[in-house]
Amino acid sequence: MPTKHLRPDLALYLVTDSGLVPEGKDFVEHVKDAIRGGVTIVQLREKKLNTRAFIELGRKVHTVTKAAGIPLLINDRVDVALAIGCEGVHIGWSDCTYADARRMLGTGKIIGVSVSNVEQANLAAETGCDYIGVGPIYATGTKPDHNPPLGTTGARALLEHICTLPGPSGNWGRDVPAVAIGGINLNNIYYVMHQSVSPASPARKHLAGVAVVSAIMAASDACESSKVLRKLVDEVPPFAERQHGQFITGVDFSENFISVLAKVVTARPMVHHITNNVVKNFSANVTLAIGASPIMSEEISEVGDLANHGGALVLNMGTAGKDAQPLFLAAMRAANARGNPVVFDPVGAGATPARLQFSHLIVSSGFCDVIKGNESEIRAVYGDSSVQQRGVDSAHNEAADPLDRIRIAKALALRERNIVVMTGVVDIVTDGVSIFKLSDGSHYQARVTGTGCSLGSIIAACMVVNKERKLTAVVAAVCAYNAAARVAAERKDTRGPGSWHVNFMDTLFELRQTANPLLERTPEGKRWWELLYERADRILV
Ligand code: 3NM
Repeated sequence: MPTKHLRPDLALYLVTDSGLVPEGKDFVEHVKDAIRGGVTIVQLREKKLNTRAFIELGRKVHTVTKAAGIPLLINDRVDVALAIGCEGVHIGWSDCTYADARRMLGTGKIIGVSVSNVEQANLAAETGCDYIGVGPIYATGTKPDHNPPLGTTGARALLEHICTLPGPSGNWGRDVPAVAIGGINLNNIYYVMHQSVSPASPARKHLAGVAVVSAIMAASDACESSKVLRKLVDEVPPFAERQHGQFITGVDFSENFISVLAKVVTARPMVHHITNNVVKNFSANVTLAIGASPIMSEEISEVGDLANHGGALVLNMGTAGKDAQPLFLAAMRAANARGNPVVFDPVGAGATPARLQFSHLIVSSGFCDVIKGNESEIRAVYGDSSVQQRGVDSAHNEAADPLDRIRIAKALALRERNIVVMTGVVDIVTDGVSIFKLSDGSHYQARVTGTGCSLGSIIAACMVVNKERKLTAVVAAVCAYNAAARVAAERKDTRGPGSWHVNFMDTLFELRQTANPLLERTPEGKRWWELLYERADRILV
C-alpha cells in the first residue's frame, strides 16, 4: 500500500462487529456495501474469533478494502495484521504496547490509539501515534466495559488538552488526526462534529471524523446508512450554516437592528412554544403583538411537521417534568435538522438537581441558538457548582461582581458556540465575541409573571427573519422588549402592574409599526444598547 495511508482519511471510520450484522446478510458483503456508501477506513474488531478464523476473515476484508483503495486496520492483534499484510492496527490500553506494536510492524504502518481521558492522552502523546480514537462520546451497548462517556463538552475539553501536547514532533497534539467514537449515530453526528470544537479557543482541535460500529454494522442497508452518515459528517449542520462569532461594530449594528422588527411583521414567522403553564397565554399574546404567529403545541408526533414551517422553537422548562424530556429533545432535533432557531430558557436550572440535570440534557443533546436565563440559571447551565437558587428567581446580586457576570455569559457562549442572554437589571447579550450590555426596561417586569419567559418569544421571532445576523436580531429583540416595558411604565394611565401589563402589550404592538423609541435615548440620555467590547481578544474579563 502506498504511504498515503499513514495520514488516513478518518471521515467515516467503520469498526466491525460481525455479531451485529442482520440475519441473512453476509458480513464481507455488508462491509463492501458500507464502503460503497462512503466509509473511508475499516477496522476489523472481532473479539470472539479464534486466530485462524480472524486471519481468514481479515484476508477477505483486505481484498475488499484494497480494491476500494482504503486502509484496513486490525483491532489489538498485531500478529493478525502481520499475517494479512494490512495497513496497521488500533490498540487500547490493555492491548500490546505502542512500542511493541511499532517494533513488530515497522514504520510504514498505521498505529492508532484509544484515548478516554487526560492521562491516556498524555501517554498517547509520548508514543507519537498516527491517530487517536477519542471516546466514548456517549454510552454504548456495543462495548459494555467502556469508560465514562465524555459527552461533547468532555470531548472538547480533551481535544483542547491534546492540542497542547508536543509529543515527539513538537506539534503532535495539533496535527494528530482525532476521530470520535461511542454511541454515534445519524441523530447526533452533527453535534459531535460541531460542538466538540470551540472556534474561539486558542487550542481548538477539529475532529477528523467519526467512528461507528452499530450505526453501520446493525443497519439493514449498510450502503444507505453509510451514505447518510457520511453526508452528515461532511456537511455543515443546518443550525451552524451562518458563521458564529463574527465581530459586530457599533455602526454595523445600528444599521441593521431597527429593520429586524419590521421584518417580523412582513414575514410573520411561526414560533413554536413548548413552555410553562404559567406563561402560555402571555407568551402567545406577546408573539402576536410583535406580528409573529404563535403555536403552543406539546404533541410529539407533530414536531417535525411544525418544524417544516421554518419558524423558530422556544423551549422553556419552567414546569416541565421528566416525562416532557422526549418532547423537548424531539422538537429540538427537528428544529436543528432544518436550521430553525432554538431558544432555550432553563428556568430554575440552579434550583433543584432534577432541573439542573434537565438543562444539561438539553444543552448536551442538541443545539440551542440562544440560552436565555437569569444569572443563577446561566451559571448552573455553565456548570458553576456554587449556584443554589431558591425558586426560579436569581440568587445572585448583580452589583456584587458585574465583570464576573459577563465572564460567565461569554464563557458559556464560547463553549456552546451560541448566543447567551443573561437577564437582570442590566441584560448581557453575547456570542462570546461581541458583548452587549442592554438598558433595563421597567421595574414592572419583575412584578408581572411571564415577562421573562415571553422575552424568549420575541428573540425567537427576530432570529427567524435575521438568520444571517443572529446576534443583531437577539440584541434588537431585547432592546425592543425593554423599550416597550419602559415606555409602557411611563404612560400616564399606568397605575400598577395590571395597567402596565395592558400598556406593555399595546406598546409592543406599536413598536412593530415604528421602532422609533429604539432610536431615541432613554430618559437618562443613554442608548438602549451599549456595545461593550467588540473583540474577544480585547476583553479582559
Ligand atoms: N471503542 P457504537 S466505544 C469499539 O470508547 C469502541 O474507545 C470505544 O460502538 C471507546 O458505534 C466503542 O455501536 C463501541 O456505539 C462503539
